[in-house]
Amino acid sequence: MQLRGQTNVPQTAEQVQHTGKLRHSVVYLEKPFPGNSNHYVCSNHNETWSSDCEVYRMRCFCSEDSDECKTQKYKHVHVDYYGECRDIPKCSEEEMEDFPRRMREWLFNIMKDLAQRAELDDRYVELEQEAERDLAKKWANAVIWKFCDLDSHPFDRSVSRHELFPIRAPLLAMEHCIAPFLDKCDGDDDHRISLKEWGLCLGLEENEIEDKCASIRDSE
Ligand SMILES: [Ca+2]
Repeated sequence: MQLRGQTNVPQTAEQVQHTGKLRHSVVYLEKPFPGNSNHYVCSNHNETWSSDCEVYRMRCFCSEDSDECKTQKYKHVHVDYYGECRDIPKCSEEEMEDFPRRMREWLFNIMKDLAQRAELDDRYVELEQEAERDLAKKWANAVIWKFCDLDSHPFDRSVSRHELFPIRAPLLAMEHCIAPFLDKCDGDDDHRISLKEWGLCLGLEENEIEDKCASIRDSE
């Protein structure tokens, strides 16, 4: 893609703003909403787009061979993470070692927070309550909850890269270890994470990893 000179407010669909500070291009397909950088996303081509809708729209144009498709590579464009593209620092060995503990705590806190706001899916309420009253189940239930929650498209007792999107994309700009961590969870490198792989990489003991997803679904 050809980069044009710097402009403050791109006027046309084709204008491209070059942000020297961030050393990457910002591609706007529509006029950006001034000051609303909250919608920015970074694509798999390391280009910042003004919103995820714009990414999907371009992908759609390209898959339909529409004239509005800018370049064929956008046939497979997708959101890599939310926020502007940035240099993601490398995850150090020490950070990676501590990451499962941080992630377990984060998962527990999210689950608890959702329950307090009455936004936790009904099917997980019992799992959450057990995690709160039984210290021994605290981490395991939070880890299992997130696995059941992610394994939904399709529900096949494994989590694909596509299913990891809701956890990877919002976190990547803030948590630089999430991508290598998730890669590491896929122990046999088959691009799918089983419940056992998920539990082990989050630091659970094998006997703590109970497949509760099916019974939670069956009880509905
Ligand atoms: Ca699945």
